[in-house]
Amino acid sequence: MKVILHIDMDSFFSAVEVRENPELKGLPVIVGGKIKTGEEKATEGIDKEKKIRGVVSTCSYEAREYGIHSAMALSRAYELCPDAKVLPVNMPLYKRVSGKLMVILRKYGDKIEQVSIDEAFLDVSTKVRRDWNEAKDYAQRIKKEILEKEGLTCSIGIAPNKTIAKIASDFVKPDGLTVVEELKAREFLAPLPVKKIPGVGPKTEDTLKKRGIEQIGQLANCDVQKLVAKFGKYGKKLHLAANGIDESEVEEERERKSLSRERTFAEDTKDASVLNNCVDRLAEEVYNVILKESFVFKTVSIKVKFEDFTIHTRAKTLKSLHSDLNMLKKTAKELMMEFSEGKDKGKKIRLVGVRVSNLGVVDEKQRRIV
Ligand code: TTP
Ligand code: MG
Repeated sequence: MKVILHIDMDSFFSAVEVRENPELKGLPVIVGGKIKTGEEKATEGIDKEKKIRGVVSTCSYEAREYGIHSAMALSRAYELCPDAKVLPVNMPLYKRVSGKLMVILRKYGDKIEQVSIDEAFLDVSTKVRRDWNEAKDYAQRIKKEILEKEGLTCSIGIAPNKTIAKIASDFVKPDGLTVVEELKAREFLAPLPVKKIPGVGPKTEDTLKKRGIEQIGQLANCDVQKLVAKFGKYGKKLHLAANGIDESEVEEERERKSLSRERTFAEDTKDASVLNNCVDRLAEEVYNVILKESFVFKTVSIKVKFEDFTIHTRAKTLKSLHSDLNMLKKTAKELMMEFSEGKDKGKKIRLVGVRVSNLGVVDEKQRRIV
């Protein structure tokens, strides 16, 4: 039997903005409109012209009380709450925070599967064994660490499988913690609307409704053959999910790519400050891609081509995943130093490269971001 946690941050983008701008605490805050570019500050609002055209990415729970929600037109949100504070989307900031959250979570799970910028599954089966009370204490420790280190709240669902854990994390929000024990799973699911099952969108919901199926309990009790006739394989999966069954594993990101940038000097050099500057610039270039592609990295390597065209590399694997520019620069420069102090000391260098590998991906729900 498995113990799976699903962790989902509360009003993620706006919670990060409120943390950065504490004067916004308790106010209706909306994040949306346009993607923040380079020099703008996160505190800058959006001028009326632009904001009218945008949509809400997310909003604080205070703003939700006015009926505002993700994907709503900003113009409508303004009608509902003219006093709302509107901030542009500062994606690099949320990605950095997301990276740090994943570093925290990784410590707690046997396996971690990040599903979007603000949510992840953890398999904690060997950490808490079969004891649901222990699992609850364990999840509380995670919430505490996230609050202390990142100043953010999250909601956690604990269940014997991923589907129920995800439904459970949404059951009490914000700052919720919901445990669904194996034997109580069907009872927990039965009264919930079918759209709570991950993957059931408005179309499936509508098709089911036409057949008189609105709650998960009704779906669980209906004839599986009829579901298969209508939905194919997916019908079988739906029926199993409604009955609290989901065998899918928490899957670590499998694809591991590497990412590198290199530069050949106009003139070979052994000048330490030139080399260090070059490593800094290359690290920044690599970092720009890390940000853009939502990567986190674990291994940093340096490549050096000497004046005699011999090529050498050095690598360091860090203890955990990082998405931090300073860590990348620091590690790369330490590796560079090993070259300039090692047996090849004195040789001029022709080319330098910086590489990160052992990458994880922070999925940012791209299709939903405005
Ligand atoms: P969600 O976890 O769906 O929402 P949330 O964290 O803002 O609020 P909740 O407390 O209900 O979990 O999405 C995470 C982030 O993804 C969200 O903060 C902003 C972004 N997002 C969009 O940009 N557009 C969207 O339509 C949605 C739903 C989310
Ligand atoms: Mg969330």
